[in-house]
This record gives sequence, C-alpha cells and structure tokens, in this order.
Amino acid sequence: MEASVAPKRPVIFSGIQPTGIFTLGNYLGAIKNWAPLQEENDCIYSIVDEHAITVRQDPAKLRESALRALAVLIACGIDPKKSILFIQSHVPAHAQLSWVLSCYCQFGELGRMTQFKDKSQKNADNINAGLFTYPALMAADILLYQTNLVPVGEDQKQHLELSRDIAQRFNHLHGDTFAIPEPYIPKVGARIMSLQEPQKKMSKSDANVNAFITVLDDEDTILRKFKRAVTDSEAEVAYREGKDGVNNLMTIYSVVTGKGFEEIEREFAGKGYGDFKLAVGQAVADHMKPVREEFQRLYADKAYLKEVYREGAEHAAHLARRTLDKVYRKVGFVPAK
Ligand code: ATP
Ligand code: LTN
Repeated sequence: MEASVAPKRPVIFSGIQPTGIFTLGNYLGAIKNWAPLQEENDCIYSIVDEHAITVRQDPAKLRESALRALAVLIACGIDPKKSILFIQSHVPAHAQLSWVLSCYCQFGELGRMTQFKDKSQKNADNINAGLFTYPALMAADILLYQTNLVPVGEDQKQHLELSRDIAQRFNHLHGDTFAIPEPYIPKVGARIMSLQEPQKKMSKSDANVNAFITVLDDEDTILRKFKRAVTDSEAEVAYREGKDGVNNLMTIYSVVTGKGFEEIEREFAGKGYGDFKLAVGQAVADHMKPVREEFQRLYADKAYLKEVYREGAEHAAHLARRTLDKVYRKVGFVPAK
C-alpha cells in the first residue's frame, strides 16, 4: 500500500517591529488575523528587531519591547506549539539573504517607497542606508520561508509588491527559487487612523499619546482617549466621505463588534457623538481586556518566553538555511562544505 502524503499546507509569514507597545492599528490591521490562520496553515511570525534599528532606538528599551512584543503576540492567541514565533536577529539567514536581495533591487525602486519617504522626513537627521534598504530585508524575511501569504495592514502593500518583484526577477534569472507571496489584507480595519488627526494612520511612534490606543491600555485610559477623539461638527454617526474621524470610529466599532456600518448607523440614529464614543471605547476595552490580562501573566514568566524564542529561532533557522543554501548556490558562491 502506498503511504499517503499529507498535502503541503500554505506558508504564512508576518513581522512586526518592537518599536513600542502595539497599537489598536497593529492589532486590528494585522495581529488579530494571525491566530485564526494557524489552524489551516504553517505560520511563522517574527519580531523584527533588525528593522527597528533603522530608526534610532534606546538599547535597553528595544530589548524590553521585543520581550513585551513576544508576550503580546502569545496573549493575542499565537500558540508557539502551532506556529513558529521568533526574534529576527536570532536567525542570521535574514541579514545574509537581505544582502543578496539588495543586489537584485534597484535604487529607483527603493526611492519610491512611501514608508522611506515618510520616515526620512520624520528622521531628517538620520536617513541611514538601512532605512533605504529596509524593503530588501523585508523581502528576505518573507522569501526565506517560501511564503505564500503575508497578513499585513494596508500600509505594507507597496513593500510586499516589491518583494514579489524581487522574487520574480531572481526566479527569472536563476530558475525557480522562491515562492511568490500574496498579500492578505483585511477588508475592514486595514488602516486604522489616528484618534487626533484622522487623516494620518495610527502609529505607535506618534508623539501624542492620545492619538493611539495600545493593546495594553486599561479601561479608563481607553475610554478617556476615545472621549477626546476628533470627530466633526455634524453630530451624525454616518459613514461618508469627509467624515474621517467618525469613519475611523465606525471602522473600529465594526471590527470589534462584528456589526456592519448600516447597523451601526441605525444603532446611533438621533444620538450624539458622546454616546457613540463611549460605546466604541467600551467595546474596545471589553475586547482587549483578556489580552491585557494574559499579557501580564506571560510577561512575568521570563523563563517561558526564553524557551519560546529559543525554540522558535532554532526551527526558523533550519527552514531558512535551506532557502539560503539554494540561493548561495544559484548566485555562484563556493559551497563552504
Ligand atoms: P511605527 O509606528 O514604529 O512605524 P508601525 O506600527 O507602523 O510602526 P509595524 O509595527 O511594523 O509598523 O506594523 C506591524 C503591522 O501592523 C503591519 O502589518 C502594519 O501594516 C500594521 N499596521 C500598522 N499601523 C496600522 C494601522 N494604523 N492600521 C492598520 N494596520 C496597521
Ligand atoms: N515592514 C513591516 C514589518 C515587517 C514585515 C516583514 C511585515 C518586516 N518584515 C515581513 C510582513 C512580512 C512594517 O513596517 N510594518
């Protein structure tokens, strides 16, 4: 009798920078979708500390943020027994493949990246080479694992398209080497906006703490920040062009409660923004409470976190090495062994 071979499951990869505490934007746009994907796919999730240093970081804070990030991801339902969870700098193949891929990526392509343009404006005194070649490292993260799907927020679409272009270019020159990854972007919640300037995306590095909710904010803080959220002068809960603040609150409410926009409009018909903001704040606080509590338990257990990132790195390094060896052979490097 022939042995039956289980069909290969799709590979999922995503990364998140430990540049601070994750926001509701990171959560709704990306992390929330990571746990459900574990059931039917081979998932690999990374805390990308090498990407984080493209902007100046305080070393002690960076270390702490990476460990917090690990605990938050587990608290959000990423199960280290089902997925590979690791810290990017623990797997040298990322930096190694990044160098090779940077030689298959054009100056002009990198210069068109909107994240590079935004971040160079914000960090005008430190427009370093790493900030510019950032997408080559991101392409390496993804392509090392023969990734099929990359769950990210809307802002990463351009980087992902570049990763696809690099992969296709390499495959064309050297024969099939990399799987071509597809983006996986949620229909609602892919771009959560700042609560203070709803034309800008919510970002954990915003100087104004009222602009973002973090996944670890307590109920009082969440309610207070939503109460102060910028809306408009119409006093009408409706999803319409030009109502950026209200649209953003409706989006957040919709994702955490599962209600559609029309249902939300009916729920708040004739009511003021005060009631609406309180309802959004309460729904977010209730939704995030289990994450916050689980985080506190996990973050206290440093031995467990160490075990998770050690095993994750070992497993990831094994998979990554296979692709890196193939790439080194294809570009013509002399095998070390
Ligand atoms: P920084 O503020 O330090 O630039 P960031 O929060 O923009 O960081 P990451 O931490 O690397 O960037 O983002 C991790 C994931 O969260 C990515 O998939 C990104 O697309 C998503 N994301 C970030 N901000 C938002 C947002 N406002 N709305 C939806 N998704 C977001
Ligand atoms: N560039 C992403 C973070 C990131 C990533 C990745 C996302 C680095 N490597 C690989 C998905 C796949 C950001 O800034 N949000």
